[in-house]
Amino acid sequence: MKKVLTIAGSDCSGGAGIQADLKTFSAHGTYGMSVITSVVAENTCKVTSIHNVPINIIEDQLDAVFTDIEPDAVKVGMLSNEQVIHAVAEKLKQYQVKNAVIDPVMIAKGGCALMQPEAHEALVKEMIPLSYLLTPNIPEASEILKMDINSIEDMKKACELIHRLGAQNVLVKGGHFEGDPTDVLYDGTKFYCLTGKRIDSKNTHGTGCTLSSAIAANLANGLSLEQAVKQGKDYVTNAILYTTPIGHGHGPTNHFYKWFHN
Ligand code: PXL
Repeated sequence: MKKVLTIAGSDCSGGAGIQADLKTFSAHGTYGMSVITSVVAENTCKVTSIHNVPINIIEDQLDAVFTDIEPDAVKVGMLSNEQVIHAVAEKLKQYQVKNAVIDPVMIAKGGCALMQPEAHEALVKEMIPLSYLLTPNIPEASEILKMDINSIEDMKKACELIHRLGAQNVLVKGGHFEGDPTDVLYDGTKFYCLTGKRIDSKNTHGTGCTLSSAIAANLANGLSLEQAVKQGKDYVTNAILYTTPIGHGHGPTNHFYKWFHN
């Protein structure tokens, strides 16, 4: 069985963060492990508070995993501040991590900052060069590059610029545009425009976490980058489609739709 690690925040309501990641890993037949960076008190409506795990405890978790079990892929999600970014980047380098899928999580659905704005520079300098794949949405790519992104051409330009910042491959997700969403994948030479079906649903809590985790699991399972991303997108689409409303706000997706759905 392939092994996949998530380094991310905990969402107590179960739809995003570590909880979404572990469910996604299991649904892909991989063995999931988790290093928790922050404990987030939140539900489908709002974020209440954030507790950042002390740096030495994050480092100890990473050492505990890496000295015993070598992951076949690593997904990185919520990193709250510059100190956390630095600690995680150093460990990824120390253990020569392969297949690092990095989701530059900045803001939760309701608008709460999950990464301090002052840390964006450290994200660019320290995490982007360690990315096998970086998966920003449009606002995140705009923030990373300080540029407006209003079209597919702009998304392609953003991919190129982020690649130049050191990410081996880049997936700019187009879900924030109207209509059927097109994501642009760039591998340093070729662009792949991947258009999905827009589903009219408010049950989209944790979709970014779920996509990056599905891609990491697919890479661990030996899929090519293009197939890992395409199948990851299909997985998220179905997880949105086959969920039932849970909670009073943006409900979670159904990570196990393949086995259980109405
Ligand atoms: O989807 C972004 C995200 C990442 N990590 C944690 C979260 C969320 C969104 O709610 O809670 C822990």
